[in-house]
Amino acid sequence: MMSDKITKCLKVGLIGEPNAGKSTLINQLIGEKISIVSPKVQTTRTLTRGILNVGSTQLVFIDTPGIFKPSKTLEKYIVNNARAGIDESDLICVLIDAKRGLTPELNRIIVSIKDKPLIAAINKVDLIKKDLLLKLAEDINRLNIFKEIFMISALKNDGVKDVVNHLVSQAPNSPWYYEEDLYTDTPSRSLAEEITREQLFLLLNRELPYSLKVETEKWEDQKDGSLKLHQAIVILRSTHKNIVVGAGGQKIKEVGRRARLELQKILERKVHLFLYVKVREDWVDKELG
Ligand SMILES: Nc1nc2c(ncn2[C@@H]2O[C@H](COP(=O)(O)OP(=O)(O)OP(=O)(O)O)[C@@H](O)[C@H]2O)c(=O)[nH]1
Ligand SMILES: [Mg+2]
Repeated sequence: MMSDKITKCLKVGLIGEPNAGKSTLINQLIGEKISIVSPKVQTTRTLTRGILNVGSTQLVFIDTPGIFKPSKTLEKYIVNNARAGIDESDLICVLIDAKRGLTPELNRIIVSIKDKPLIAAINKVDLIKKDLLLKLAEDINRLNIFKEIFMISALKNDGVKDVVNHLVSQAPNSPWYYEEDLYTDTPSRSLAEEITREQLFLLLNRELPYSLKVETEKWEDQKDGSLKLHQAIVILRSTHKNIVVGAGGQKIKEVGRRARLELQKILERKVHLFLYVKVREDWVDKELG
């Protein structure tokens, strides 16, 4: 740690509607894959923290699940986590999907955040025309809520540096929260579970991704430096099993193949990944209810 010098620190919550690009942005900010991304809504379920040190300033970004009106147990769990992310933050960066614009849902999110400085980042600017973007920026500006409004493409890493520079300028004197070389506090096992869940989100359809989770069964470091990893895909109904496994085991094989390649990149070691399907009809209510 930089103990002799003056240090600064700021915790920044990334908040928004589902699918706004919060996880894409945190990965881009940190320069590592720490949070999973998919075209589906409600991909992120828990908080992911990413740490970026800029000179004497430590920025701690908190990726949160998208906020929506929850009805089911898992949905309530997801939105509660987002609220915890807001509470933990010194400053909130509201991500606004440029294509969706200002929606009543987004408005509800914004007004529910009390007593925290707010900035806005209009994301996915690569998807809309300049004139529409400027009109949206004006509408957002007129709300008189945000201290700054940025236009970014998290995907293309466009405008992200400006956000970082602004945040650095806002950080108060404070000891750093994390050691200098740490970029996330997510344990490797949890990250590995998420990487497999990401592939399930990408390769399965309809309600299935929303009723499953991934658990680590065995994590064995091998003598040759490789990792033997056994994970269970926990599903709610036995009728879902065939879909997850696929004809001739093709689906689960493909999930495993893609997750293994991704994991090898992230963990920088050879990975032997074994996936099993487990039916636990009450996992949601029992564990999250
Ligand atoms: N074109 C474009 N797509 C983007 C951009 N940022 C994110 N996306 C895409 O938007 C989708 C959702 O991205 P995520 O990062 O998972 O969104 P999220 O806000 O974390 O979503 P939840 O976790 O469900 O709340 C993915 O398909 C991303 O590739 C962007 O700047 N431009
Ligand atoms: Mg996300």
